[in-house]
Amino acid sequence: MARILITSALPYINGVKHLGNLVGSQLPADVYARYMRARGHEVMFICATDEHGTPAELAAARAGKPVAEYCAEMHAVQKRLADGFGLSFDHFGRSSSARNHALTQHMARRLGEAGLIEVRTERQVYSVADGRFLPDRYIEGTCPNCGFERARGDQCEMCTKQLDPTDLINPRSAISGSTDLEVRETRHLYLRQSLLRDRLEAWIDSKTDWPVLTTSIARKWLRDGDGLQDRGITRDLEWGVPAQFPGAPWSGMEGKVFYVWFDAPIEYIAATAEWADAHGHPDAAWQRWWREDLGAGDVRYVQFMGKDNVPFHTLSFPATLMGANHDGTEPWKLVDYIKSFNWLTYEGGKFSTSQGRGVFMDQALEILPSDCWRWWLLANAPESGDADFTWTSFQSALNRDLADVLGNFVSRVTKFCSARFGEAVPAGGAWTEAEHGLARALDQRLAAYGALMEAMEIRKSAAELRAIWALGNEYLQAAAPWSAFKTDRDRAACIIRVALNLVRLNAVLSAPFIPATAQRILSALGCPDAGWPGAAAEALAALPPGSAFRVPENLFEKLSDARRAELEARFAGG
Ligand code: B3M
Ligand code: ZN
Repeated sequence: MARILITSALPYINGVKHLGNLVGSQLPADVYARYMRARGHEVMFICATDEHGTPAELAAARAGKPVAEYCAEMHAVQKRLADGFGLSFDHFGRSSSARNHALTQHMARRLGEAGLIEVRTERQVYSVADGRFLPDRYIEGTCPNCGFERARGDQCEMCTKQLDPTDLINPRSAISGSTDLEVRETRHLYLRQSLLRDRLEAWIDSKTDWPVLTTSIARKWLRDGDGLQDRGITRDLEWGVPAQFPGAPWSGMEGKVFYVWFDAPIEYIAATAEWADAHGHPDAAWQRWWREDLGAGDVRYVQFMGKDNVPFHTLSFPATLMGANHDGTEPWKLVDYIKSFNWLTYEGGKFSTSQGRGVFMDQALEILPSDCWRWWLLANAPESGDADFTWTSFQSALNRDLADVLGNFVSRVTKFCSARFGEAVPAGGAWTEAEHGLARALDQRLAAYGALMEAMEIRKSAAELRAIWALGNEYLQAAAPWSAFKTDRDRAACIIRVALNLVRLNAVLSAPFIPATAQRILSALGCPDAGWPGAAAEALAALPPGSAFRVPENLFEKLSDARRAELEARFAGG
């Protein structure tokens, strides 16, 4: 039994996430967590809302609410949606928590003591009308690179160029629209990442098992990119972790907070502490996941994220943790494996909140049960390249894979048994070559499925699982219990007993992907225990003759062409 720490990138607080966000980190992380728990490993699965920075302040202002109130409400909304999708976090925390405030300040203090943080004076845009500095998205103007007129202070959305607010042409305040702007001098904390370059490079080089998608992004930033330039880690904002605090090895940072990307990854650790607090555990309970000297030596730490988050997780966050351990007294757990994802597009274009294009998590749950979405998203996860959501593809996955293959098998087997033998597993008959052949085929596929799940090959695992479902229908078709029943009742009983066990086995194997459905099947079989199978022959005899079951309600409703067209139109946007 191993100990596995799993984190999903933290969704920003500013609004409900779309299906692309969901499949880019939280959902595949959940599949992996569920699988690892089912294999008997000790798992800690952590996520949280990322609540600081200009996106939160601007969204709160648009909603006309104090930012703390807005964040508390949106956290509750995102928590409810996470539950609705069956995301099995051990804790869904908040980066604005007291734990994260304390830990972020602790890390900053340690970095400061190591000489890795310095105060620099820089020139920043100040809005006279608003009476404040305008960091990042608080300022808009024309992009000097492509001429886009609504570029933000941190990045041009059109050409993706990273910008400084002072780069913008015709700048204006995003708060008031005022153009009465001045450049004023202000002091900020800088993280001297460049001093850690060699250690980071050696660490990245040691990650020979990481996918090229991940290491190539890290190397690009390390060598020629600007990722390892010293970074300003404070902002002139009210909402965030205060950069001036008792014991801070600097002064004059009153009124400033840490940059959101400084405190957000620290929340992975803080959220684990929030988990301990919520359960009344002592600090040792979370430290044994995060501190090598306090029990985390044998933890395997896996992170899930979209590819745009990779630089922060391969360089900035490790720089924070390495720097905080400058004297060897705080060996924080560094990530062992990063699983990153490409983009999910929607009918060939981008998801867009403002244009109402694409399906968002709240809408998805109003339309269909979560497992329908989970299945399509995971079976089409954007792993090796971008993936495109289309209603046609979704309809076919739902109607064919879920309804025709899995749903139909479960319903045929349970209904036939109920009609012919009653609602208990029938006794009689002995295995023939058909059953031995089925067990051999299953053994092979089980091994393949397990290996793919260990490797976090989500799409390929889904394909393997679908192939296992199909074995059931093939077996039933070939063994034909309905004809056997007319001439040889014992033979029919044997087939149905094996098939009922296969229904159970399918539920166990499917649980990481479609947990709610798996649970429905298992409880219909009166068998809540979902231990991972060993040999197929054993698994096919897990339900002994005589054990009672009931026929489950129809597992999946098919999506009609008319309904599909209606949904297509509703979410087309524009
Ligand atoms: N909130 C960005 C994102 O959701 C950011 C991730 C933080 S992970 C520490 O893409
Ligand atoms: Zn541009």
